Amino acid sequence: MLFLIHNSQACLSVNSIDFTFYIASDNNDWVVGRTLISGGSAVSTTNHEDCTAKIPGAIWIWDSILETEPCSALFSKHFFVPVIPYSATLYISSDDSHIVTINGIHANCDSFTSLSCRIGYEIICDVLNLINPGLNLLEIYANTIAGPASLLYKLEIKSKIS
Ligand SMILES: [Ca+2]
Repeated sequence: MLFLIHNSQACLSVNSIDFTFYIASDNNDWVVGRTLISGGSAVSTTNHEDCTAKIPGAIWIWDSILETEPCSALFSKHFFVPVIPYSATLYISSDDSHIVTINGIHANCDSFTSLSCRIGYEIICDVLNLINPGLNLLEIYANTIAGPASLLYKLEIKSKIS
């Protein structure tokens, strides 16, 4: 989890601080998949070259470095939101498809083709209504029907510190 405070003034009013943080696909994602049937940490994939999508701060992941078999994987990550956010945006791409839930509620961020893995076709969706102050859970069910398998995402949350 990366924290950014977008204000570099010398004398800050606490109310003026725009607090932004994000979680992103990385080796801290928990994944249950074909090669990690009991679960484990996601790994960086090496077979995503056909997927040109870019989401800064995120890396392409799966449950194995070089998956080529048709299969599914469930990725999950808990994250803590300290105050009520005013913005929450999910950027996500997958090879080949994905379904997203946040706190067990379906988010409107799915893709059912591999198009989202191409640059310019990343899925971008507003998930503010699904984020709660406190502990949250992001779950992504991803599937590949042939060839390489990869997932790339970033969830950016913005709050005002008061
Ligand atoms: Ca694939």
